[in-house]
Amino acid sequence: MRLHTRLKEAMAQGILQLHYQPQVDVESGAIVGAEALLRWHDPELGHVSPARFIPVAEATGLILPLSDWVLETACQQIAAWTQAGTPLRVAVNVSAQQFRQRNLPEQVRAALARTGAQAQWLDIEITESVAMTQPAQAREQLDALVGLGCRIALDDFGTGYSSLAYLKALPVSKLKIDKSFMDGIPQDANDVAISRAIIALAKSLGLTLVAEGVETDAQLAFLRQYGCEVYQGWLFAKAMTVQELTSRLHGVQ
Ligand code: G
Ligand code: G
Ligand code: MN
Ligand code: NA
Repeated sequence: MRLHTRLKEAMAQGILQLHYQPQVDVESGAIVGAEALLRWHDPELGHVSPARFIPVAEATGLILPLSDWVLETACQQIAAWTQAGTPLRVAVNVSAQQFRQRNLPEQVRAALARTGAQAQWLDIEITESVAMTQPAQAREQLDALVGLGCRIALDDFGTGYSSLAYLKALPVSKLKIDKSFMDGIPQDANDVAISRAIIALAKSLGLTLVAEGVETDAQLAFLRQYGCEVYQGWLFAKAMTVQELTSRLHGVQ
């Protein structure tokens, strides 16, 4: 397959990049973390979205070397920001197939050990549906990751079928309320009701809530009003290079 062949080459040529989208404290506006997001600007194909090439990587086995690279690069960056005196929490996405690999905790452990990154700065993001499909296996994997010192965030929250019982049983620290709900804030009464319910749920379970896809001041005002703690979205910034984010951390605009 053409995209597969080109992806393999692009990986070998070091063309793939990891960019970082800031996660921001709703009250203070301070950057409290960043989500690592793959970027591929190909000389032939132009910009290829990870939404397109991650499934190809999964279908062809490239996901293993690719996710190794993502973990290693993110951990290197955690170590670098720590050494520079501006430690930052970094969230890494783990795909469905990657999560089903039994050796994921070992992969994470090795990346932390090789780079000297401290696990407390690493968040692992898995989607709600991945966590809920096979809760027994998920539990084992998540326990092992938490045992290393990482935190777990449930991505795209509200779009899957979460059993609230499992939600309580799984060692999860964060919920990321899906962008589709933010899109309806403040005009859609259903999205308002659902978002308020998720914020209340997170609070009562003692989980940190991150709102995704925040694009407007009205959405931010809503989050402030109902007590959502952290947001991520184009209102603040898109995913950016390490250099750009580092400048922001040092207060240089
Ligand atoms: O940032 P963007 O809209 O291009 O991301 C599209 C999708 O690709 C999102 O679902 C995001 O979670 C996923 N994605 C981005 N980077 C990674 C990565 O490093 N690993 C995995 N598994 N998914 C990623
Ligand atoms: O699936 P996941 O939640 O990991 O992916 C997050 C995706 O959302 C990324 O592709 C990221 O680039 C995108 N994203 C983040 N903030 C915004 C935003 O404010 N608006 C839009 N349209 N997309 C966003
Ligand atoms: Mn994510
Ligand atoms: Na998401």
